Amino acid sequence: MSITYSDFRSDTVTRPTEKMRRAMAEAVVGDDVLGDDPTVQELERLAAGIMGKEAALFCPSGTMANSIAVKMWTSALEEVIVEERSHIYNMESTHMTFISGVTPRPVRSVRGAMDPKDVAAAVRRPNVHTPRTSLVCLENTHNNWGGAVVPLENFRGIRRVAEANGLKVHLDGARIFNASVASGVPVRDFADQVDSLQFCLSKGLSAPVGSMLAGPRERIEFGRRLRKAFGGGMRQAGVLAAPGLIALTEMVDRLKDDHARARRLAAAISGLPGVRLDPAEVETDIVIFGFEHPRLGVDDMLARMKEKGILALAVPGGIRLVTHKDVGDEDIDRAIRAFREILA
Ligand code: TLP
Repeated sequence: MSITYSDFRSDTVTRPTEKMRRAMAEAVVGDDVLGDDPTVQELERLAAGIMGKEAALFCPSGTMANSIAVKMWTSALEEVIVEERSHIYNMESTHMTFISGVTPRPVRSVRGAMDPKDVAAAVRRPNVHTPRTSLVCLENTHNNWGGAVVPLENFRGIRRVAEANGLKVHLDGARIFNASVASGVPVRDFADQVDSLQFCLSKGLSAPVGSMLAGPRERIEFGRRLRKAFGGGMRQAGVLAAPGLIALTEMVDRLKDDHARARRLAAAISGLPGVRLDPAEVETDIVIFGFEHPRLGVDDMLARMKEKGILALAVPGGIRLVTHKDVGDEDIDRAIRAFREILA
């Protein structure tokens, strides 16, 4: 008998809804590289409007949207200030150096929020030996800090430092809607503090593919050329934009259910042997815990969980579970039971 898994590896595993699949089948399409796919254009207008930016660009992935953003704001021999655990620095196959020829300058943080003073101190003084600092990258929510929400006030502080030093600010807002739903701060308020941002349709919002890069029209049009150069120009992309429209208009409010389930899971497992987790730190859909057990290593624990139908991922120092549309209350119950049985 084949086992059905409760898949907590990521919110990227979400399947499109029935309504999204119908919208894909019925989408009006054209050749988007030639500029005539009306569904892509509608999605780009909607995304720009939601974020209060002049324009937006539909990209195949969050990684490509971040790569385009770095390339469009920097030149070779420059440097980019990044948070030390950020996705753009640690998990995007070094595109900053590989594609843009710039160096990342990691800065420590408290749960994803870099102290503006530390950002100011990381800005290089012009000098023939050193790169010129030109960009700061933020991330919200912060994946490797367990889905932490970086407060708006922190954005404001970093914005002031950026303006004082002539730097641009890009936000990796892969999960910005999670940050907004959890904090009650409109996405646009975060977007107002940055020059550009990317956000993913394909994570908790459940579209099959795609991320939006939003910013000033002139830069986004340059980004469109970069996307082509990266091989990301897509032809009848309206079939992918159609579920993106549903993601943005119908799938945001339900993120609060993912957050509630993540909190319930965290509260239930936090006291178990080996699990190092403060449930008060679980703010959104990501539960990351340190795992130090006398008998089981992280890989043993993941294998035992898999035997019980629970899929999770190893992350530096521990294990990550992510809640999303396709794991319901019964999957949370099943995960809690599995943890209790394995760690009893
Ligand atoms: N994150 C994925 C993996 O890469 C780890 C995940 O499962 O969480 N920014 C952030 C903050 C992300 O979490 C991710 C994906 C990306 C960018 C990249 O998006 P994609 O996967 O669309 O290239």
